[in-house]
Amino acid sequence: MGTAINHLNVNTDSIETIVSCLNESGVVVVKGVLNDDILAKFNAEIDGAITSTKDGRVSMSPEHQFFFGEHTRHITGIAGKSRTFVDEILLHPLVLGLCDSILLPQCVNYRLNVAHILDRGPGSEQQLVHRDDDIYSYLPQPFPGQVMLASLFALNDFTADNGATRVIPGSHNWDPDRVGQEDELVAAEMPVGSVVFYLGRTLHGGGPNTTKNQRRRGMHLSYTLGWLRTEENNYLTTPLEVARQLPRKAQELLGYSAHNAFATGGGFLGTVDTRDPIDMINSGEI
Ligand SMILES: O=C(O)CCC(=O)C(=O)O
Ligand SMILES: [Fe+2]
Repeated sequence: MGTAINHLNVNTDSIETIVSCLNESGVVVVKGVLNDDILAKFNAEIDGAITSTKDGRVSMSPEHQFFFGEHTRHITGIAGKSRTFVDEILLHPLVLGLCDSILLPQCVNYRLNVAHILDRGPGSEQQLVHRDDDIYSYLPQPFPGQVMLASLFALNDFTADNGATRVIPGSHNWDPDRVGQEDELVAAEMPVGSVVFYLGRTLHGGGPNTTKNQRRRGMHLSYTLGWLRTEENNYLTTPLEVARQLPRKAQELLGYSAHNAFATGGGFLGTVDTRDPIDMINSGEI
């Protein structure tokens, strides 16, 4: 068995402690992030979409079908589907605090990369062990600093049997070519409402679900540097009329703002008519 994953608690451990654990091990479990009320509201808002979705949704690209597996119910574009997600998860102070420490040194603002539900049913196999930031394979390696902070939120209990995400602690510092071995994977077992945070370079994958009748409901949530393209096109999956009603910070995280690096000698990315679209959305110009 690999090195254990540290378990901290949002109510008793500071953001600094959580950041230093994450930087050291590449992974940390934080308990108590979502309380029962928020979980009930959020699950109720997404339940309909999940239960009306079949395992291994066929509208996916074949690459994604392979990646997520044929027993997974997969729901995307969560910010446009759930206001509880926006208020209580996208903007959660712990999540933003971790992003401030880990991502802000490399950018002016960071973005939601992807928020999707992975409801893994019995029979799900070990997912391909991977690094989430390999989507940016054009970036030189090693890249100085992290480009992504990722997480799995436990929307029900994560156990070794029902497919808890498996992670290799310390693998964020490995040579990019080093492959993870089965016995180095550690299941991020955790009670509902907890989160396993990991760095974009940390090797991991959804675990096998060997139960007869338990689904594992997790939300994969990650944030990326504001000058990189995001995996989900959040400013189309969240309709503009919905986005207008959201707090400005949420609009920024969903990509409605530009990345203005003029002050640090960089460029201005994502403009409309050379201006920052977030101001134009909120003034009604667009
Ligand atoms: O479902 C899981 O536990 C992991 C999912 C994952 O790693 C991903 O979608 O990139
Ligand atoms: Fe992943």
